[in-house]
Amino acid sequence: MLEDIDRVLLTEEEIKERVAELGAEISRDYAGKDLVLICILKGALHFMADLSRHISIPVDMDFMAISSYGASTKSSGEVRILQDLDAPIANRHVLIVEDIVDSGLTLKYLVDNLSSRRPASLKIATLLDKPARRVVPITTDYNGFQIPDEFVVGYGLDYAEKYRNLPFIGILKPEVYK
Ligand code: PRP
Ligand code: 7HP
Repeated sequence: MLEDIDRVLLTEEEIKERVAELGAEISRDYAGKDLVLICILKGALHFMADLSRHISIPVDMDFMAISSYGASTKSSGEVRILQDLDAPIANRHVLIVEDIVDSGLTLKYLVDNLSSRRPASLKIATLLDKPARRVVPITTDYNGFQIPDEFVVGYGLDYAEKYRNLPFIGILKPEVYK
């Protein structure tokens, strides 16, 4: 697995530090509010697990599975809900927890879909932002790192379902997917 990585972009330590900062910020901003964290599976699994443990206020957690990439490094543009939320979100403060914003198509779809369920508020926390690839405008509220236009894997992010279990974020060698 390591032989497929060109270089480490974000170390385990750098991720840990930034996720702790985001958790503290979210805890301050939502103090006294009824907050639901929505983890977008599968990529956000590690970010959700670590971020939620740095949030010091009570939260509910729910999960949605979405797919648009398949075994490709480009979004198909067609976003599909593979698994919906367990519970309604009407009148609740909702924070979407994502691993990466790339084209923005997934989040655009999610924001439209979740807004129609009438939450009290809807915000976005993403670990990574790749602004060079944006196709639709998306404003994130909590952003871990801006990254260059490279295909990255690890810490939940995959290529063809592999590499999610790497503890760091690395740039995948182009020959793996070309
Ligand atoms: C990835 C990632 C984001 C989305 C971002 O999901 O987890 O949800 O792509 O890309 P976009 O901004 O171009 O829409 P993917 O469809 O690969 O599913 P996964 O999380 O299960 O890997
Ligand atoms: C989706 C995605 N998944 C893994 N690595 C990337 O760089 C990605 N961009 N969008």
